[in-house]
Amino acid sequence: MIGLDTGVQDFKVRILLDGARTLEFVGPADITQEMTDAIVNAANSSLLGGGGVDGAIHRAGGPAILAECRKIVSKIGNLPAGEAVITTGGRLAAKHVIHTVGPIYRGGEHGEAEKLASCHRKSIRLADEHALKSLSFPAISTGAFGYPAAEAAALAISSTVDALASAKTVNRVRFVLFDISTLRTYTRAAEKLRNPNSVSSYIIEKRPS
Ligand code: AR6
Repeated sequence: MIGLDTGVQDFKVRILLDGARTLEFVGPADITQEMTDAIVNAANSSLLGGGGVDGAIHRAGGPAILAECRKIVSKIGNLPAGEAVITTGGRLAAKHVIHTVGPIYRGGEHGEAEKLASCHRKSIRLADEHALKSLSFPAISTGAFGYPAAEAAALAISSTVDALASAKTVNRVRFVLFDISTLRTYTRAAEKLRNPNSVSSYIIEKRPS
């Protein structure tokens, strides 16, 4: 945790998949500091900003992001849960922000799992359509939207592994977890999952902490 965790080697756990694709788990960390081609925002349907990671991204990236969000909403209306759109990264190091809307957790029997998986699939597809190579996700829906973190982690990881298998340009995905407990939950889920779709190789590396 101290000193050594800089640059691209700052992961706590990394999964190596087929085709030199990697999944990294990083934290506790602030996604607005990421150097990947895009960071993913856990937005709400209005796309007009909010608290949590959404507020942090708009504050750090500046007004250019909100201006593009407004244009998108004026064209397509509110963004439904499970969908994703892309804007500039404004002042962020990441050139783009992919805004996706996670499901609000209402007990787990209202299509929440499918919507959360869709957030990851569609964000990766959008990054791919823009020829991006790397992107960073926060723990979508696990804050204000109340999704139990262990369930969200398993879904986020398995849907990301699946989406990476058919991605053309995206080859590096990072989960940037804000607090130690979420970081532990996601790394445990990664270790438990092992080979989720049985077509990818799934090799886990851990850095000593
Ligand atoms: N970097 C990385 N992760 C963060 C950061 C950050 N700077 N700040 C918070 N998190 P939430 P949701 C973590 O509530 O549950 C907003 O108001 C946080 O600790 O941001 O999808 C939107 O406008 C948690 O682990 O997103 C929506 O209305 C995770 O990000 C609503 O909240 C997600 O927490 C979306 O709720």
